[in-house]
Amino acid sequence: MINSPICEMLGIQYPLFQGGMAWIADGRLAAAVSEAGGLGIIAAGNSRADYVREQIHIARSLTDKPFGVNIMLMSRYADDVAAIAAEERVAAVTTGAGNPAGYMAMWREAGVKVIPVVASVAMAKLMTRAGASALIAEGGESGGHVGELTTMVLVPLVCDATDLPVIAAGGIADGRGVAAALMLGACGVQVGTRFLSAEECTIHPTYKERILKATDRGTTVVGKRLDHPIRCLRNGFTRAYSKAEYGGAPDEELEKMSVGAFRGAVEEGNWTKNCFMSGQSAAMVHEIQPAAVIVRELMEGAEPYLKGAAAWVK
Ligand code: TUI
Repeated sequence: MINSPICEMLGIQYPLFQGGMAWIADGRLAAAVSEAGGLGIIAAGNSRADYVREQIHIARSLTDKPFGVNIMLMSRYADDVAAIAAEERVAAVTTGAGNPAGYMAMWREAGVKVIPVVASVAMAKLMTRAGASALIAEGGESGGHVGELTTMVLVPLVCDATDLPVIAAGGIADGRGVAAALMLGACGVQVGTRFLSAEECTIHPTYKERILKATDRGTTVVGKRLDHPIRCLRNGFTRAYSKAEYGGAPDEELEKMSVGAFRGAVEEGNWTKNCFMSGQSAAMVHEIQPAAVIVRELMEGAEPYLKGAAAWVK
């Protein structure tokens, strides 16, 4: 069984985090992943703090195992959600899309492990100095808000830049990806897109269907011009948005186009109008399965690759 220092730090069986997918990762999905031995994560996204508290209570009613909360730092509710994570003493907080340094003392005093997502070496160094417990190095293969560097390059660079445990994210959807992440120096993985096909994931059926249908070039990045690059499934929305983005449309028009498009994908599943955030690994997602089966396939699936790697050494 694969085990690493992050398991002991968090009291989990497998070094596998479920990504904190905005509007998607709720208390039920997080509890299912935690029950299966990974670290389930409730995404605060742009939600109000009372929603997050409710999801924490739902997760607690479904599992005694540790779980985390992801705080999207661009949210106008980030301050309130940060306070609730401390008050509720969740096992860990992960953060995305910004610098969480201002909250870190509060979380640490509450005994909450602080695990920021970093997309650059500079951010990894900054977060190490600020007192993070571990780092998630997220490559641009990921879905949603992405950085420029690939997982293959970012993970070893972050491992060289910090003494903290590093969790690899971006493009990992099966045992081969888990094995590769460990080879790059990570001591665990974070997986988002693969969990979109979990039975416990309550996104619109069209969203799941489109993830299952996605092929290698099925995702694209929009929003670079406004400095909010988002990876999502290539569809009518991304074609219209890209045309506006590269055709010189004013900023306000771009902002208007994306209002409600992310939440709409999850709740209404309008394939032509909504924006379906997804990682490149959607092409590797083939069936709807219970979260526990996904966790087991990822972790047990890595073992033959890790054991077999020695055969290449003569
Ligand atoms: O946060 C993510 N992925 C996300 S957040 C999200 S919600 C959203 N919805 C609509 C529009 C925009 C966002 C969807 N997907 N991943 C973690 C991540 N963090 N990737 C990159 C970063 C990051 C970027 C800059 C982390 C730190 C950072 O530093 C900024 C600074 O202040 O130096």
